Amino acid sequence: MPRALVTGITGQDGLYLAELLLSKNYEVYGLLRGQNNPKRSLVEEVVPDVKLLTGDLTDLSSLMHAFGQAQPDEIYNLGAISFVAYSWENARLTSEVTGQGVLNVLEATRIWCGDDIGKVRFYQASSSEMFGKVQAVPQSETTLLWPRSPYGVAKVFGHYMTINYRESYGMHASSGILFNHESPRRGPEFVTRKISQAVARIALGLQDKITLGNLDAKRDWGFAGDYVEAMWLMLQQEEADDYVVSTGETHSIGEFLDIAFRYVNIDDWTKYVEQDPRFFRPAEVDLLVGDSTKAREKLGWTPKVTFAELPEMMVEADLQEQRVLHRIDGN
Ligand code: NAP
Ligand code: F7E
Repeated sequence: MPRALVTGITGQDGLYLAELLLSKNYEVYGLLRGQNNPKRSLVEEVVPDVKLLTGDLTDLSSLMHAFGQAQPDEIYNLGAISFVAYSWENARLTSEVTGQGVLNVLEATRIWCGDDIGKVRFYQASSSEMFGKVQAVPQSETTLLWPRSPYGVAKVFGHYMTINYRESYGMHASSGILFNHESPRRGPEFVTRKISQAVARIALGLQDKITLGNLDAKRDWGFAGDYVEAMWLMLQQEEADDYVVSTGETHSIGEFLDIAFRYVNIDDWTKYVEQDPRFFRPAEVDLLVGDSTKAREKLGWTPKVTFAELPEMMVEADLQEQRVLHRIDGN
């Protein structure tokens, strides 16, 4: 039975990846931070077969201890401070967790492997935010990086450290440059989930309007369940490498709003949406669209959920959640 250790187990991707690995008969270990993590019960409910270990990306010795217990064949480093807006307010912390945290996991892997560096395969959750002020359209593995936030800068550090450990020590270390991926499990601070939750609540008469920032930004949005499959595929390859994972389509926040509101029979969303400078960013990433030819050709990966299906899936899940929360009859 192969063994995997997943950091960021409480996050959107951690849960989907754990489900995927369990379905493939892995023994899955998840790294949980904090002495009383409020998301422990969610993990226990969604993936009860995952074995939880405590540890923090900023604490090398806690990682070494977790490695000793999990004895992993594969390590998926999904843990990070991942909210871009928050990274300006907490730039140092973001660099320590999202940037240097990667170095800690790589270093724990190297020390734990000892003379047998080939015994572990490592996955790093890199991000399209590294392209920031894009230098080419679409963006591929060879596009020049130009991060626009402390989060993006920290991810660039982790990305190059991963490549460096591969080149310096021969570690099987791969970096997935994933474009935005969403789901009903997306944190409510991210724009897609903020919209789907608000649309559901507006439709049920629980909320009047939603306040957003820049509606013109364009993103290449896919479904998280599809994207974790690419992570696993990367670690099944003979050679470690870097891969862009994306749909190849780009859409504005406005287009996401169109589909989400139409799902609850509201054709004109403008009277429900306000903009507030609070939600604009000091430096914006205006346009992201990925070229995932390499992942499609070498990994045989392809996204299944379309852009149009994504807002509908998320609004439907939020309608159900809000009905349960507020004891509203669904009929
Ligand atoms: P997420 O939902 O925000 O999850 C982040 C995870 O990191 C949580 O489990 C969180 O634990 C954990 N974490 C935070 N600080 C930590 C620390 N000091 N030590 C250990 N764990 C810590 O993110 P996601 O959407 O699942 O994304 C997974 C990874 O992919 C992240 O690295 C993200 O930056 C990257 N990524 C995401 C996307 C996307 O569109 N979703 C795209 C490209 C790259 P708590 O619950 O305890 O806070
Ligand atoms: O913002 C605009 C905002 O926070 C998307 C993370 O998973 O994907 C994610 O980063 C866009 C931006 O995601 C609001 O200005 C407008 O242009 O949903 P987001 P993100 O910043 O793209 C990348 C790939 C990651 O790696 C990250 O970890 O939406 N926007 N109004 C808003 N954004 C938010 N959050 N809230 C608003 O009210």
